[in-house]
Amino acid sequence: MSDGDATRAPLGAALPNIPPAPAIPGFTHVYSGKVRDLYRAPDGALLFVASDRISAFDWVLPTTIPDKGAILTRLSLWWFERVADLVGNHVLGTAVPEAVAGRAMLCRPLAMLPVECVARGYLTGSGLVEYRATGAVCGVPLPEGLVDGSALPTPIFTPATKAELGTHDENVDFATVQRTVGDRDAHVLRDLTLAVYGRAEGIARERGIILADTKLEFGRPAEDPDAPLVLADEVLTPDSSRLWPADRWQPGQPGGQPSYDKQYVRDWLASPASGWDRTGDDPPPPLPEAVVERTRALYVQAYEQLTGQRWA
Ligand code: Q0N
Repeated sequence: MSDGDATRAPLGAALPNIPPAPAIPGFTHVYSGKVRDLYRAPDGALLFVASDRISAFDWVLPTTIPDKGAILTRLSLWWFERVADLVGNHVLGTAVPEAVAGRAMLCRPLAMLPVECVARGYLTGSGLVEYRATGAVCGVPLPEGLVDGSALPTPIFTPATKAELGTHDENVDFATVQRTVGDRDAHVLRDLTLAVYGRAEGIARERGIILADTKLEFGRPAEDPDAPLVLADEVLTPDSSRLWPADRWQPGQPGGQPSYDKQYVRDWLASPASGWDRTGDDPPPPLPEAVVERTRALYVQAYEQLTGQRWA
């Protein structure tokens, strides 16, 4: 993709405009999101590819972050192992085509449940917006006086459903999940989501990182409607979660908490130096090399700090 070809993410657009997925010989492209591509393998497995694309302010930026896809894939695989005693997952292996080596997983095809399973231990984002309007998030009442970044009394399940194409997910209450997937699966989704969050939050906290929230997706083998639910997608990465450096956590601080991944990107795009009006219709400009390098370093740092392994 050339500079200047920034693509509007699917917010309020008639159709999402996501860059064409590269062809992979023998594989059939089936789906592209803002930052990931899905293909069908010759044997029927799914090839889940994490690209180096990055999004901010609801745009896919015209600049990629080197190694981002590989870092997030390794992190996701690491987390799948750390929660494997709690829930199965869709990963079949990592023997993938050379073109996507290191940043793809072969996955079991699942019938996905149409619920974004979010756990929150801290209040920010859409949760904060809903709390300010109603005093609750997804029907879960919260105490008065919470601010952006506050720790919640206990982690909560705040599910969302995909609204129409080209819109944000919509927060829903537990009763809506029960109507959508049935009472049994709804309870399993809530229990598994909170169990995975609790495990991961504890691991992250030991390493100086606050896992503020995370979004999980579940499915079950399409051929067996009685099979247990398993974890799909990518898990507990900076793209699916909010990771904050614990030593800089100050609830209520202006601009919100520093984020582990896109802090420099957001700061630069919002600064006069970018010359970009994020409230307008124009696509964001290419990122300067220094912003790309610092952002890559943040992904590497998150990986190294969480896993205790060197990236290189
Ligand atoms: C999957 N998408 C793209 C949910 C659906 N293992 C799997 N089996 C079948 N489908 C998927 C996976 C995985 N991972 C399909 N994402 C994952 C369509 N999404 C869009 C968002 O809503």
